[in-house]
Amino acid sequence: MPIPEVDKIWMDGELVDWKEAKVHLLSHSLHYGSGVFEGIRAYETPRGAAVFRLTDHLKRLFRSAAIYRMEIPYSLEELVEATKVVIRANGLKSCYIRPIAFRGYGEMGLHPLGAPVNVAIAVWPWGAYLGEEGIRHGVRAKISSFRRNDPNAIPPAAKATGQYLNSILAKMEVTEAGYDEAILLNQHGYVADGAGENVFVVRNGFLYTPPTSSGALEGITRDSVIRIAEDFEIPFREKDLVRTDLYHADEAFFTGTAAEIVPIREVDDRLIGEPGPITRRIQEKFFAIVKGRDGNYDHWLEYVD
Ligand code: PPE
Repeated sequence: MPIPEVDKIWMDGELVDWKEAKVHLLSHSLHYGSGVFEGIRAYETPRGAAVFRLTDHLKRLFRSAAIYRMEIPYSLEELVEATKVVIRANGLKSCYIRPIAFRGYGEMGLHPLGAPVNVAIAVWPWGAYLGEEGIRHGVRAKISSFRRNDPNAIPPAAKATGQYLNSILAKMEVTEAGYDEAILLNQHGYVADGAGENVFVVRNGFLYTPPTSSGALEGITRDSVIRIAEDFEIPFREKDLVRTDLYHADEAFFTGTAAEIVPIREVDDRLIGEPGPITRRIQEKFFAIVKGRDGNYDHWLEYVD
């Protein structure tokens, strides 16, 4: 997807011009994938731009960094503030936010602890990741032949740049075959997650999603959906799912910051159908919350001004 250019990017404590936001060719992370990142969204609300669960996302950034023993040279509070600064500097009402901490220029080789850690936060307007049609009528998913990274190889609990090679292989495979999104199974054959989303299914009125031990990312949208389901008193359970649990689902959907909540219409050419009532209800609630139209969840919104 092309990136719509804006004015400024926050880099190591300063606002720099979009075109000047560069790194050295010998940056450690370019060679070894040794970076960690987040994907966050800000939405337009009646009280101005609000970032959805900003602090929770940045806490996950610090957890990802800890897995790779990367010391981020800023505090959580400083990065919360920097995110608001860069949104204000670009005058955006709604946007996608991409914080990244990466091992920069200074050392090569596989022992990375001597390389400096750089931090940047970029923002840009980003529309529906899997398309507006997808949000309304659902997408066609396919299970990739590539398995999710094993927790004892490249931990999927981190959001590290290098591990996304795994999602890229899966995504390319299924989109080139004509599908919209990939679902990855783990090394044991259980559903982990989508290329860039968590997966939920509904069967006989129950809502299920794989546990994080399956290799599913601890998604912030996933957590939001679980809490919305609780408030709606929709019975919910984390459960290991096999591929036929997807085929037999009454409803299924993806959740993610970029994707938001996207119904799954088909899996491996088995029809699930148009978005069902539970998917619709959760989807409507989610969009009302992020757009500041539901006072009960105001604590999830962190206002830019
Ligand atoms: N699983 C994976 C593998 C994943 O990458 C994401 C987010 C999720 C689940 C959902 O997590 P959350 O956003 O906290 O609900 N994927 C991010 C990157 C997408 C990209 O193309 O880049 C995102 O949605 O921002």
